[in-house]
Amino acid sequence: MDDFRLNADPYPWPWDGKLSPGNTALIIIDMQTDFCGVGGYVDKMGYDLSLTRAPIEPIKAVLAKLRAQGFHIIHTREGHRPDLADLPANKRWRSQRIGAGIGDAGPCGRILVRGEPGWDIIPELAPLPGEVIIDKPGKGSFYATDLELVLRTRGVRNIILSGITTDVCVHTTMRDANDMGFECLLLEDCCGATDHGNHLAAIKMIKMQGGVFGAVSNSRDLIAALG
Ligand code: C5J
Repeated sequence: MDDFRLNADPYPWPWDGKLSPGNTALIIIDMQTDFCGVGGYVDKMGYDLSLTRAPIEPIKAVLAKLRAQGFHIIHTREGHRPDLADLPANKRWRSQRIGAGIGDAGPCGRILVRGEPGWDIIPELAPLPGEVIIDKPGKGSFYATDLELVLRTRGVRNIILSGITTDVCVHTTMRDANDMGFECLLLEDCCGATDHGNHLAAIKMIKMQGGVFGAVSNSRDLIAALG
């Protein structure tokens, strides 16, 4: 399509109207038990799980629509090697200070360690065979991963962002993607943070300067616009 413009905020998205399943990817960031499940990392830190679980149903709806229309679907997981060789000492130390040590044993296995139950993507949003999964050691989805190569190889130019947490992994990924020239849209009801004020602030930041990192919409409007 050369004339698709979603009524997003603060500008009709994508900027040039060029949107198709082939040039657009839905990225679902870190919908793992560690970030939204009982006994996971976020739960251990004492945050309100209802905030990080809120996007599950809206993401499910968008995922079903975009899968049906043949869009690229990409999932990410934050986590570290079992030997913790890719875990910076300061990241580990800070998590231990607040009682949720990355790499330590928890109710869902070792916290944020690849292969452990807590690191899995939640069953409601499980990837289908053939969908790309990006394993990342940091907050951004591009750092120390092949995400950019996958997107460029597939001819993706538009990125629809969803997942958790809005202010950390989703924002870092959106900022990086925007700097790389990708045209970004964040679906606000498909994201959540450990603090609602931070979620709202992260949304607001995107809209500054005419859309400094891209545009913002929601699941309902995107689904309706896709027909
Ligand atoms: C955090 C994430 N918040 N997925 N990770 O540590 O946003």
